[in-house]
Amino acid sequence: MKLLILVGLLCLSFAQHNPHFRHERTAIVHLFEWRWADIAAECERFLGPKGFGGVQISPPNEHIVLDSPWRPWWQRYQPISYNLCSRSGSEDEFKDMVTRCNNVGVNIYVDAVINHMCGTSGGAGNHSSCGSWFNAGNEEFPSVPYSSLDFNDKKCLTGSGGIENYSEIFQVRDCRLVSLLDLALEKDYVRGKVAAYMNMMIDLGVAGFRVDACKHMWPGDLDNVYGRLHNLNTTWFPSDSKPFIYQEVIDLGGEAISSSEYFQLGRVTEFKYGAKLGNVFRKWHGEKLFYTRNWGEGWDFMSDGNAVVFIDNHDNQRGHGAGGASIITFWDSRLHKMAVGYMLAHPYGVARVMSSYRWDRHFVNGKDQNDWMGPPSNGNGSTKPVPVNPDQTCGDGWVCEHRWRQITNMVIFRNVVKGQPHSNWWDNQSNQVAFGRGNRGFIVFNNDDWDLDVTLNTGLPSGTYCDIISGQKEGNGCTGKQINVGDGGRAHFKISNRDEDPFVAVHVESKL
Ligand code: QV4
Ligand code: CA
Repeated sequence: MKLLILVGLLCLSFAQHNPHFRHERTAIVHLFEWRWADIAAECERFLGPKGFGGVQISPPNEHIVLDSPWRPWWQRYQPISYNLCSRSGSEDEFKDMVTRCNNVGVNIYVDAVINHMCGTSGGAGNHSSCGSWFNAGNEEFPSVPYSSLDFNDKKCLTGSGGIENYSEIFQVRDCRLVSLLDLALEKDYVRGKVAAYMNMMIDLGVAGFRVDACKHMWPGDLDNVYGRLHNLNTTWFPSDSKPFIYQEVIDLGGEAISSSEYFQLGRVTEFKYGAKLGNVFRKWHGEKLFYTRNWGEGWDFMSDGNAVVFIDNHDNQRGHGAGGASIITFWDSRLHKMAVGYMLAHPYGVARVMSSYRWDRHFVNGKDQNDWMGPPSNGNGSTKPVPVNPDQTCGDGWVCEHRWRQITNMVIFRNVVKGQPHSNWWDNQSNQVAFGRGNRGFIVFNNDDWDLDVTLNTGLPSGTYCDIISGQKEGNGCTGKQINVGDGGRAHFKISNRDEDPFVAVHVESKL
């Protein structure tokens, strides 16, 4: 009996760790600032066919609209109401996206901003994405409705009313994060409003949530909110499926609040992952790729079952949040492909790929003055659609890392090797390494300044395989390099350090 109760409790608390991917898929792409109409189209024309498991979307709630700076991306992290009406589109467009993505097996994960509303200096009026009236100074948000009774003001004991010291946990959770009006999540009323917002989207078919700014909310309050959530919509998901929850907690070590406080509630973003792998691929601080032999928990990361991993995110690709200069973004495309390839080949964590837009970077003393710039937009501030070029790349400033052949093919690799162990490790005691995933896939990296030329045990069945980095399998041939695996699973690899992409990957479905 005791055992049964224990098993029951474990199942309950770990239910929210499951992304509910369909068709054995394994990866999430963050389509940062995309319009719902474009996401719906992308699910059908690309993400479904290529085997992406889900999309993280930008916050869908009604948000403030700012003139100075002009329509920054971060205005969407300043909620005005829970109407599904944002820069990305209307409620009808949201519903259409969820339905169409679900119909091709691609999950939608919502970025839920529930710690706060807009900033104190948000003013009064209806400069919001759907024209809802609000008054930031009086803490009035009638479209929810929230009033000054629903905020944490009195609970916060700092002079400024804002977070002044991150080593004081009461401040971090009860005071204002960069002046954002802090919701009193201890109140039943506030919990109810937040849960209703999330439930409305669960009922429409979303599969889960990236919960924003969790460090700034008490785990007990979150537990209460999550406990109110409906099961997923059975049109697309098995009955009794709990929403997937992954919580944004930045914990690079050495802070008063640690990610482990949130593990029993859902998964947590592992920020060490991209920061450390960035150092490794950049070869900073004496790091070498062969040190990643025990990558994952061996590097003091959270346990595998709790982690969501990524190379960069919408904050740290532009100097917000945490991770620092080591973060590798699309601006360093060659390194980015390698680092994302490494992440997707490695079994640790639920992986998320970033998909960005370009902006005019302008550094002054190492700080980008344009880190606020919103997505490619028209003169009236509306977001531009994502056009697809004949070569499958995106136009109009949309980077679409997820469409880069090397990255798309590694998403497929991750699906093909799903459940297989990390195996057949090899290294040259420097920056050349290789590893397999059981007998399903194998990857080799050369991040040294000299050639790699070596015969390795791949664990793969014998045959001729197409490298999915320099090209891929098409019909009966390879468009890039070909790898011959002999009887004992041995294969010869040659990777010049001057190759366009100095890594090679093969899997059983790239076999001729
Ligand atoms: C500024 C000053 C304040 C001042 C205030 C006066 O910084 O000290 O009191 O003016 O009015 C924007 C501006 C910021 C401004 C604030 C309020 O950048 O300068 O305050 O608005 O007007 C995003 C951006 C923030 C942005 C915020 C709201 O990154 O710059 O603030 O949206 O628009 C910590 C947290 C972590 C967080 C990370 C960035 O622990 O949770 O910082 N990450 C998440 C999101 C992130 C988002 C938020 C949290 C807030 O990933 O994108 O912040 O929702 O590490
Ligand atoms: Ca708070």
